[in-house]
Amino acid sequence: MAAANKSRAGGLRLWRNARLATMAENAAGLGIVEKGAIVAREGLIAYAGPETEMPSSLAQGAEPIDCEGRWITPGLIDCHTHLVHAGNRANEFEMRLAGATYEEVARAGGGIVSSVKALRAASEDDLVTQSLPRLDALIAEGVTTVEIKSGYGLDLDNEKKSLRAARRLSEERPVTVRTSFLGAHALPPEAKGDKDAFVDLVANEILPAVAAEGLADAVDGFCEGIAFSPEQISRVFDAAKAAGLPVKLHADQLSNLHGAELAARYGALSADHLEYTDEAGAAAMAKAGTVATILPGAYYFIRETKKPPIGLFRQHGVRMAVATDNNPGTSPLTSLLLTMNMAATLFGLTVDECLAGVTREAARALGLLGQTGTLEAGKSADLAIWDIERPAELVYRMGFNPLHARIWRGQ
Ligand code: DI6
Ligand code: FE
Repeated sequence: MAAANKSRAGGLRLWRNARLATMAENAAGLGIVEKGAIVAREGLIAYAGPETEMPSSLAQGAEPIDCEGRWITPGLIDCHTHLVHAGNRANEFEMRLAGATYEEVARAGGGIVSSVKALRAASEDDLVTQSLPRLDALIAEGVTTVEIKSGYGLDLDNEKKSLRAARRLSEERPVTVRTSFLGAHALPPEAKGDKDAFVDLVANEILPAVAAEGLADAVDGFCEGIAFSPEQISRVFDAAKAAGLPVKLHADQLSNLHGAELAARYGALSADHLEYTDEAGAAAMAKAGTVATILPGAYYFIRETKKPPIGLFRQHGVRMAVATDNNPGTSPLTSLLLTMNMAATLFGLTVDECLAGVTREAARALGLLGQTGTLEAGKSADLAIWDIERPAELVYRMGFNPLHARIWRGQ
């Protein structure tokens, strides 16, 4: 893979006459540079800042690209998706619109288990083919890094198949893919209701095998009444630590099982959803440096009414990422721009918080802040160039894509 990336990496490039939102940590707000330039060398940012201060030697020999005053942001990062899945659940959506309850849908063969069946029936090639249009939709809006979870395979072969399909997507398209092993997502039919035995299988057999093959960059879990208890998730996290993998968690989405605190205790990269998180959870996350990943698509789609405690996150200094949660059951959403609009409209995030949430904080949530997420020298030249007058337009519009160009690793 390193070789493939290298061969794709750009040589020397210069974008000038641009307005930059660098999103740099030590800058105020969006880190705006009005008359900015970016130099990329071998896929990395060599300079990002005022054009007048650019060392001329840096860009010597580069053919300048005139951005005509367009805005450049870091390439967008979708840090929470279940993008690799088979089929869809539009039928359940129709049933629910007709008044069916969750139980009725489940009895009719719906719910996560129907996605498990569909994924198990699909070949790895099929999964790649079915997932590419979703990935392309994200890419079309300037996404340069995407996280993809397993969790619809729920046995060794099918979990490996999903993760391999996710990795393959990064060979099919110019995009960085980070994979998360989500074995503790739901109980497969063959487990016959025995959650503890299934968690043992995930922690002691599937996870170590997936880790040994290098198929996962992190380990995720679903801590919820309808999924797994904090104690069961702890066993999965202990196995993750033993395998040397960082953890993250679907926490407090439908009820408060203190998933945020559990995630913080394990030094999780992120805790995600968090609608029911309380102040102790927010405080624990702040202390651990665990990012709060806000997923307004799922909140909207399941018509949740309890909002995540954004005020507490701000008050305690918890960093917030924003992601699509693309999945067939609760968030069939493939637009990070619309997701930002939802985060602002539904949860009151500011424009600056939304933009940080899909760039710098999303990178932090993936453990990738050293490599991408801001426009700073030394990082990957992952850029989105926009036909807009002000950054707020990226959050304000619904269903309109002002992307002018997208650069991944300098290309
Ligand atoms: N939380 C969710 O909302 C989804 N998974 C998760 O852990 C549901 C996934 C599905 O219904 O297919
Ligand atoms: Fe999710």
